[in-house]
Amino acid sequence: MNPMVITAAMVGAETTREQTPYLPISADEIAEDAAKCREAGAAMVHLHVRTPEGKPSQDTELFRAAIRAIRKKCDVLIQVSTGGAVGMNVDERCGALKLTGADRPDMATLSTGTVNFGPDVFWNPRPLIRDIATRIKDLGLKPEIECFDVGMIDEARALEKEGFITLPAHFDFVLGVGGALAATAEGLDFMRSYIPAGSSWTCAAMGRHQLPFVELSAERGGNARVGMEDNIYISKGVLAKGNFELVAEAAKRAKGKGRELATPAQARELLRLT
Ligand code: KMH
Ligand code: ZN
Repeated sequence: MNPMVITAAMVGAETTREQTPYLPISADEIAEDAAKCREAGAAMVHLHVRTPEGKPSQDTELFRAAIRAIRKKCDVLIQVSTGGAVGMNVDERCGALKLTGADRPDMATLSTGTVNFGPDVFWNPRPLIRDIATRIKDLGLKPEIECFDVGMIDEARALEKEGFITLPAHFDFVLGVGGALAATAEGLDFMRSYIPAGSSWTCAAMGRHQLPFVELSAERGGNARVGMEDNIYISKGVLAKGNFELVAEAAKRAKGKGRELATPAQARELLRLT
């Protein structure tokens, strides 16, 4: 099996400081935790940013500051969010895709369908998906295709036919969001059987499913995403003291299943970012 790519989803748009005091918010806090995540075995971070007050933001300059701070401290790959928070318009969501030159991210997410998101709706109408896919392509990046449900894999096939993305691609199965596909082994097995031939995949399972799904993904030859965007607990009722604790636990579980961990350079190859 290939080495496993661990992605740390460090900040997100929904987790709050009221829920956990360990959520990194400033560029320096994000960078410090990212460097510890890298040491613990992460090859990539999935990045959202916040205003100084902790409000979710996709502001270009906040992304620039976070990316520079991270790169000053370590070589972890940086995948920026184009999902942002529910209710943001497409220009807001694509703030990080304005970063060029040395500040350019390594990868960007592309959600390929509208989905219920707890009590809210994460809107991804088909024209908006194509708009974001075009911006990602124009920046010379590859998308991580975020699939919250099965039809989003079919939409990736449609995007390829229309020339917006290339296949094979890298997929992220986001399992366990309220109103979308649940975090079950059956769901994971269908998703991985259904992606286009030669594609790679990561699984991001929500809440208490996060760490057990690292093991399911490890056994199946896939990759794993952990972090406080999706789960704040290291064990039942015990808050993770940083994303690095979740990465360290994921690394331990992956190694327990016989998997080695990918370096950023290996992840670049495995996810076809080069
Ligand atoms: N915060 C969610 C509404 C992404 O980062 O691309 C969307 C999200 C997906 O987190
Ligand atoms: Zn995200």
